[in-house]
Amino acid sequence: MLLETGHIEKHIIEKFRKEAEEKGKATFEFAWVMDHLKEERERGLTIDVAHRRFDTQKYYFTIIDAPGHRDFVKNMITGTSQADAAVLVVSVPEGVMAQTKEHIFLARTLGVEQLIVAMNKMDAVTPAYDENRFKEVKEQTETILKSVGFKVDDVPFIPISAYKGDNAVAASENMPWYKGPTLVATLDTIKEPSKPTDKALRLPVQDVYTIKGIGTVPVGRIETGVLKPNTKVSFQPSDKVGEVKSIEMHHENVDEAIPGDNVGFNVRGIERADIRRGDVAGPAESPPSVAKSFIARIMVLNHPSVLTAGYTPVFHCHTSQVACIFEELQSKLDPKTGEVKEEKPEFLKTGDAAVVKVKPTKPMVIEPTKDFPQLGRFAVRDMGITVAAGMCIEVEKR
Ligand SMILES: Nc1nc2c(ncn2[C@@H]2O[C@H](COP(=O)(O)OP(=O)(O)O)[C@@H](O)[C@H]2O)c(=O)[nH]1
Ligand SMILES: [Mg+2]
Repeated sequence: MLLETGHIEKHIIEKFRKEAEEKGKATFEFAWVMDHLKEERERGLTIDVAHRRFDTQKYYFTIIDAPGHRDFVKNMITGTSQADAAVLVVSVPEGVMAQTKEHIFLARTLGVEQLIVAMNKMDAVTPAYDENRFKEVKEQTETILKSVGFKVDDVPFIPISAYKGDNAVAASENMPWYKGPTLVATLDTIKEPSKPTDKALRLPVQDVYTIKGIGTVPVGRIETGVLKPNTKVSFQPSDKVGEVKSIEMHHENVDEAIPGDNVGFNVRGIERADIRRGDVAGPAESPPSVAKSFIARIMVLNHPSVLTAGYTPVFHCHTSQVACIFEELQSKLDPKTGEVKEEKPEFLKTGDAAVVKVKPTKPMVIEPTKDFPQLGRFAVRDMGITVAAGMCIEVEKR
């Protein structure tokens, strides 16, 4: 898509193609456009999240490329927590994989409402570009989508070959049975999310850099509010205040940035080591809430036995990852209606919904979802699996 829309030049892909081949990684020339890390290129997989500007006829998009591999789900969560819409890439020859289900679930939990499914590698099914195989994998995917509450009629499925270019930008001659829009045309059918500019600034930090001649530059996506130069921002839970000097979006200076914008901004008065991924920036006069404890509604997705008070898995919320204790199981709910089924249950198991009191083992920013939806949703992980997911109802501040 990037190549055919002129966002990347042909000679760059050609250069990557040669280098990849020399390194025994033939066919990874396109992946390298987003995979910059040495380890990513050597191993032939995406590890961390990467951003890139992408302009269509209608929109200015920021592509957030997130890893699919199960070892890097925590980075996938970071990327997905920043997304307004998602393109789920399913490999049609392989069919639905274990991670596909986890990714769909996480996308839903983290508040991604619009989903497009790119049914990829149609060139590599047998027979090539086979409609029946497409239908088979589409049905499997739809079953999962329904199970987590997506309305499947609203989810476009596009048969593509990213490698050969079928239905990415130009309609494919290899799949005359497909009458729908191409992937790039489908991206323009996405509805622009509302921009909560009237709320206080909340900007979860994804990374922090020191840039020569500029200074400290935190990077992240604005969830609510407006970021402007010459304003004081407070980073929590690090509890550091600095003054915004300049803002950059995809290497261009901007006068202000609004929800959905992925920015880097120079702050005076803060060293790189003062703040980190997981901090949230907000106005100095109404800083993000640091929780001593919080009340949450959760859904247990996948726990090998039972979950009891005292259990301490890792909570992934916006860009932060903090071990938290289930301090109190307050009530068990009917997952369909939300009605209380049992007060103070002794344990929870897979499939249960509940209201719980949670205590972070170190300071963490979380906000009630009614105030800041993107800062209140979380995934709970333990031993490499997503155990539960939920949203924050109330915060007891530090
Ligand atoms: N045959 C075929 N191979 C593809 C296609 N798209 C990606 N690949 C290959 O799949 C491998 C993994 O691609 P990559 O972009 O790293 O996938 P990711 O894990 O989703 O980031 C590479 O060897 C690609 O060349 C496709 O449409 N057809
Ligand atoms: Mg990748």
